[in-house]
Amino acid sequence: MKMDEWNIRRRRFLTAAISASAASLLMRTPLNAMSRGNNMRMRNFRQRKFGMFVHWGPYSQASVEASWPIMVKRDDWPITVPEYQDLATTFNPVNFDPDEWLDLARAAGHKYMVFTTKHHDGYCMFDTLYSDYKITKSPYGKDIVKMLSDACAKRDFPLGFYYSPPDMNHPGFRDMSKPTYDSWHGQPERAEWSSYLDYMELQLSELLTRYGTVDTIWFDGLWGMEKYNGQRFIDLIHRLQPATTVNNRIGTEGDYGTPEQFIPQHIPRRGIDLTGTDPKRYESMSQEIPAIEDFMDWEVCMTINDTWAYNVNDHKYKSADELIRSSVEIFSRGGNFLLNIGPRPDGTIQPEFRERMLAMGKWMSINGEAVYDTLYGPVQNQEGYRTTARENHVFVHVLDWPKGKLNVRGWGKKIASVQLLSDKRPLPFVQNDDGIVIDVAGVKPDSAATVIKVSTV
Ligand code: H79
Repeated sequence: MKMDEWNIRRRRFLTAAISASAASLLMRTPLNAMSRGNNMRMRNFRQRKFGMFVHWGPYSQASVEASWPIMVKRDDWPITVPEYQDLATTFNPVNFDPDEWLDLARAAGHKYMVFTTKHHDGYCMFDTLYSDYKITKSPYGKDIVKMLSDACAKRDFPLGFYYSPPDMNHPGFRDMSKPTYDSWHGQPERAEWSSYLDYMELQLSELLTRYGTVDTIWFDGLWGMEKYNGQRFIDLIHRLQPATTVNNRIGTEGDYGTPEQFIPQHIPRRGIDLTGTDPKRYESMSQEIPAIEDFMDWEVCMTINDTWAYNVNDHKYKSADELIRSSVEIFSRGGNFLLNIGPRPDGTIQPEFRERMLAMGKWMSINGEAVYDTLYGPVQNQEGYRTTARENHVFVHVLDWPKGKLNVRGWGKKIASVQLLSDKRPLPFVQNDDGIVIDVAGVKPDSAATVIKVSTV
């Protein structure tokens, strides 16, 4: 799209849509819901715990990673840049059924979904006015974000939008006459840069005014994020939908941290810049358990195999037990778990993902009380078990099942009862100065994690 045409559309949209919908949304939302901390939007975030991340676009046709093959030069990418760009002309997911995705999400125990509306390649999975590189210009022709958001709305299933600030396809982001390899970080020094930020504003406005309630905006700013003037977009989002959460990948602290493909070893505190893919940055985190006011909410995103996009050649699947144990690690430190799938090019979800999700769902259906709406437990950094907590209950997730007796460190409260969560059977226990000794003889442990509910008086 040419700059002039784009500017005309921009003006048209700004004067009409935004002010109307912003006004109506503001009237429905009390202002105190906008402050951070123990507010409504973080309450929802903390309750849901387990979400489904979906990376989907034309790239799913080629079994290549989303966007990266056009960004960084690597000899082993199985696709050239023109071939990648051409995938937009053949994308036709005729078997896409959002209700099937949601049935699976529910069976897996997911309580929210985050969907890629635009990845770094710039391809829009929604019918944006401001680009032609979009789903409604594909052979499929239908607005996938609309279909998904309608289906979610019908079930009251929270839907959030992944939206990439890096955009290889916008002339304001980078000089498009040159290869992407040198400019994929963007070129904020060019005069055109401000037109890119305007483009972001327009598209975020579309996403926040046309698709119902947006649970979160999941930015993925990569490196050098100050160039996006993140606060401008935080303000925009809060103006349009005050209850929407925003992650920390637009150069601002945001509502929650975003470790990617790794699990921090300790509970994060506010002020820590918890993001990216490098666990080494967080090796010296404090082991102390923070007071709730100092706690920083966080969410791990993780793939089931090694790629975000659908890839028929990637067989490095984590087992269901491994995924469950990872989720226990995360929940025990107060985090959420956003587990990714890459749907196939026809819109269906491959059996290897389905099986693992269903196994996780089975575990969640037995142990959900120890997961949803919990926070980090009072006993941390112990061998063999993890804890989560809610009210006067502490849930002990046992990873290494002991012979006969389980020793759990105390936390200064008198214990009233101990039971096996799966069948509610009371377990004999003795409380002493060191903690609690629980008799688990005769209990058949779960292969991933067995949960014991400990209630205090
Ligand atoms: O959308 C998913 C990824 O595409 C994106 N975030 C998740 C949610 C992402 N952000 N950062 N990274 C991925 C890690 C980047 C790793 C890189 Fe590379 C190492 C980029 C360049 C070298 C991996 C290997 C990608 C290209 C080569």
